[in-house]
Amino acid sequence: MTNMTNNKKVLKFVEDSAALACPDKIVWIDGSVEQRDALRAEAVATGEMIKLNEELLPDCYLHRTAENDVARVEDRTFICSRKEEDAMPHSIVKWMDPEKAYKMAADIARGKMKGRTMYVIPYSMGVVGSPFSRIGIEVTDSIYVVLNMEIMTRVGKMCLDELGENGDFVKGFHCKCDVDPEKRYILHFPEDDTIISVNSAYGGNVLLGKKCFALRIATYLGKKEGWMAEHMLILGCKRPQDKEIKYVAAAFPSACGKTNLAMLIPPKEYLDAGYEIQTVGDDIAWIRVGEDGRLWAANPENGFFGVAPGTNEHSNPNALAATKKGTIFTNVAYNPENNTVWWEKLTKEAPAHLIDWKGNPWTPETNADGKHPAAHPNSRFTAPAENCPCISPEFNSKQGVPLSAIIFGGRRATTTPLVYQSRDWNHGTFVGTIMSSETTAAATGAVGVLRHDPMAMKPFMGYSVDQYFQHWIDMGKKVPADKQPKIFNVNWFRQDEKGDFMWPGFGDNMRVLDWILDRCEGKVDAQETAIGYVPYAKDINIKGTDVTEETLDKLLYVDKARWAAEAEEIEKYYDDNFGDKLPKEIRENLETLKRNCAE
Ligand code: OXD
Ligand code: MN
Repeated sequence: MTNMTNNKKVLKFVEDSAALACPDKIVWIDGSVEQRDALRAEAVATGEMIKLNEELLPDCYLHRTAENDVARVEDRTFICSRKEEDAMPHSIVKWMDPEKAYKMAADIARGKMKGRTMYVIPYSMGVVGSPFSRIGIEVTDSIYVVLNMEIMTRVGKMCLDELGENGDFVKGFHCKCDVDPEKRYILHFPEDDTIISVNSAYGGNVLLGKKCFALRIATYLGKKEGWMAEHMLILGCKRPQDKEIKYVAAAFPSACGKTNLAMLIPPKEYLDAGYEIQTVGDDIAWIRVGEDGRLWAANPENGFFGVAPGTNEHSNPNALAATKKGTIFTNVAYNPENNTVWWEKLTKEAPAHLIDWKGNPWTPETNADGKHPAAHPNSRFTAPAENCPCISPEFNSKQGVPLSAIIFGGRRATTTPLVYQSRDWNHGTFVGTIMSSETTAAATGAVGVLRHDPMAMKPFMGYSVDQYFQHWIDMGKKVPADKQPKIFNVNWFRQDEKGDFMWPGFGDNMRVLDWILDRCEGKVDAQETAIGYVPYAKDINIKGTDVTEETLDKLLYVDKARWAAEAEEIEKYYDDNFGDKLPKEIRENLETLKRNCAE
């Protein structure tokens, strides 16, 4: 069938997939530029993609998905472990018996590639040959998936060579079928290293290397093998006072600014002093214990699948620069005047005439009610990481980068201060478990509702939440206390009585990162509060911002009464979801919080 590999397991997987879906043709993706360009041309010829202005956006394309297929479908995402208790409790993603799931998926996909081509994509999550990396094979009937995977992962024959004749890999079967939302399923079989995705063509559901493999399957592998797969950005921070670059990983729920923090440009006075942020990753971190006993992190991806609306010269010039060539835009608006794209907040004024993400004519009046944006709120860019002006020199490093700090964060209008530090690893783990955030457009469902999202992993765990918490505790035990990253929580989204954000965010978050790194270096004191260590106001530099001392005090204020109520709510959440499966270290930290708030 191919001369690209002799690996019998790969050949069998491809044969079985073809026998089920009955494609007219099978094409192996070899990673060559010639093949990629031919597929791009084919996608343009069939109307699947629009080629954009070659001068302004060289090698860039626009794609529109079906209107009912614009976000991850958490309620149709399943973990199909043999035992239900290995997937549950998992209050977002559901469990399905694997036998039932395989049969259901086979019935849905049978014969559905008739008249289509099945592409076989060999890909690596991580740099080929790194101890972090894992190989996957995705079969798909979508050129869009092939072209996105070629940006987001390392694709081609070298992945098959890495597997050799016997190597194991993660199997991914994707079939668009009829893009029928009623038959849309994203199924994970962690015990079989298998993913099946049917009836969708939206990124997060179909680029199987990303959420499905690098998070859901990888969390399971990590638990089994003693490493971690996390929904975290990784950044390097160069500061004039440090001998070496310090690395930080940070977890925020989807569409809460991970890409912006990963690519932060420090305020002018920091730049002048020699500060610099270098991006290692914006969404996923694989973390292992290194030879020196510290935790090391690597980004398994090779591109950015970022949220377009809100990205502009001010909010994230680096991300914007990354989208200027070789990028695929999905569900943004089209500007026919110059054959480019547009999305909300790209420029202050919207162009007078656009084609919206659904393909309909649009003018600023179309959105007079605020409900008809030109670009879908979850429209995306798929941009090669190498385009990013601040990409880290360690981006392709095989050993990853050593972590000084781990940061959790969410969107919280009240209660959670701008930043606080946990007392130790187990308390830091507790801080991760109590994360909650207002929902965004990255998943289907209501926006702006407060929901628990432990470690920003709620939709991405490949096994039960209680075991995942336990794995965090266990990982802490593998690293001596003086080598553990310090764990922090941040909240850029606190609001005043009028509902205005109190912290400017974006580049000014450097001021908070600076405090975090000073704490890691033992260079600054902090006040111990009911929830952990909070900065003294004098240690957060607000010179050059509009933030007043009074506002800063409010941003750092820990309101014990509110936290007592929060602790009660957390207890209910734990009891409702985990009962006595909750690891005792987590329960102990809840008791400490309750006691501290009562004092
Ligand atoms: C993403 C998400 O696409 O979290 O990264 O939804
Ligand atoms: Mn994400």
